[in-house]
Amino acid sequence: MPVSASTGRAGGVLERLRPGGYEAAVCAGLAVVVFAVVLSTAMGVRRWRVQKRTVELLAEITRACRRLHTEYNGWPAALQQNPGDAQFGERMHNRDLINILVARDGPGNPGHSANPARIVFLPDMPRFERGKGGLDETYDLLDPWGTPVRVVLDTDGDGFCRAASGEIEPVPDVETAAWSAGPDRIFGTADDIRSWNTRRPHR
Ligand SMILES: [Ca+2]
Repeated sequence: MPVSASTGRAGGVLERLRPGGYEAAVCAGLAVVVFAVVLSTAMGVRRWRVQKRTVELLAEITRACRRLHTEYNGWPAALQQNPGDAQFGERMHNRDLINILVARDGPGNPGHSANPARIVFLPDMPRFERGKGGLDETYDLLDPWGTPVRVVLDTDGDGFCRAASGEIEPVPDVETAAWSAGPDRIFGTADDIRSWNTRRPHR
């Protein structure tokens, strides 16, 4: 009796499921699972590293601002031209602050007027690299996803860093608050990364 085409295909499947073929299929399945786990772990580690780098970046800029404040026994007059607190990264480019912190003659620090002693408060800030952050060609400080970091200085000295935009709750007891839009590159969403402890109760 002739073997039909379908019987032939079934025979092929049975052939593949014979002991040797079955073991090979299990091995292939395990390899796929192991690969998926390794890939998932690697992506998780990378995501953790980028977020850790962002936290370090924000800490570097808040530390530099604190040193600027201490060195000049207050904020340079150039930062106190407007009522309220000085905010960078939204209406004003953060390069206006960065130029002061890196002692660069440029916007925010023309002729070194805001940092006349030309002290470098933010040394070793690298050029921007995706995944690491840094300064772009205009000296804007970008987070690892390429979005300008936002910074508020308590230039009115009321004990709170207040964003004129109202996009953050006033931050107490620090001279500087800095934050990143996080991986989604949108400010005000859950993945934002902040230099301050958001669990701390506000006064
Ligand atoms: Ca304030």
